[in-house]
Amino acid sequence: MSFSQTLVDRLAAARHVAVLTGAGISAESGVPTFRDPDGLWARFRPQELANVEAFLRNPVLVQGWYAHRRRLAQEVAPNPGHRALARLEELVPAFTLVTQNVDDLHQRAGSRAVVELHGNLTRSYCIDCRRPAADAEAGPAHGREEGPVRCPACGGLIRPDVVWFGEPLPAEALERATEAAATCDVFLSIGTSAVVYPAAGLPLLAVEHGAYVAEVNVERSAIAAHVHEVVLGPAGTVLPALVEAVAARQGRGG
Ligand code: BJW
Ligand code: ZN
Repeated sequence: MSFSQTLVDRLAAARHVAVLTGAGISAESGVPTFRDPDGLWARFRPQELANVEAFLRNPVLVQGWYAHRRRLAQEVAPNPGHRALARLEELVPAFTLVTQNVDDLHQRAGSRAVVELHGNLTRSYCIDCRRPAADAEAGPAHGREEGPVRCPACGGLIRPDVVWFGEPLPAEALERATEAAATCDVFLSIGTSAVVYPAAGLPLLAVEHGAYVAEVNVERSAIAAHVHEVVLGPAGTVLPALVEAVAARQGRGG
């Protein structure tokens, strides 16, 4: 693990830092990633579960998968990587944390304005009347003999408030993320394979607009060749060290 002095200096002097996180930042909390060999989708290909057709074809399977993930996310805790980003937010004048994750761990680590691109597991709603569903209504569905979880008001299927393939991202979140990528001085892309768009386009947009862009990942992502710096290592180790170096550079260490 090694980051450059340039990255430290740029972060310490930045007016606006933007960050994009993916499943890799939560891996050290015990949340499986999507595309790693032991990831969430090792048994199912992403397209098989994360789209509305799969949900309509087999709502019990998809509701059960999300109920399992919701329970897991509630059981685990933020790790030093999440906490380091919450601290970085305090060190710079403007900070935008954009996440593809739905596990709520950034919020629980104390990050304030989190831009959720792919929704949040803690919320569910009815696909027919759009009424938000309470946690108890959202699951667990796994093993239910009586079929899928349905809306008490209209009988529609209850789905997680997440963004599946082929669905538009929440407009306001995407707008805020795009604006941040286009105007920040430094952009960090952390723990994402950078294969899912439009999220994966954000670091590239930041490069185009003149930001210094660094990736933090245990391996090079799909966009590694296009960024200024790749920091190889686990986010839970790299980020605390990086943020400590930034604080020290600003004379606020310790
Ligand atoms: C560590 C680590 C450690 C491990 N430390 N690192 C342009 C080109 C091609 C295709 C498209 C395009 N634009 C749109 C598309 C289509 C599609 C898409 O991108 N397809 C590609 C896969 C080909 N995109 C969409 O469909 C999107 N919608 C859309 O574009 O709508 C347009 C529209 C407009 C108007 C009307 C209608 C439509 C929606 C995408 C939704 C993605 N949803 C999911 C599921 C969310 C719900 C859920 O959680 O179940 O989001 S898919 C899944 O992938 C999830 C993730 O957020 C997302 C990204 O995954 P992520 O986070 O990168 O995880 P991994 O597992 O891939 O990577 C983990 C990384 O961590 C690895 O690199 C490891 O090395 C690393 N790592 N341990 C640091 N300790
Ligand atoms: Zn309903």
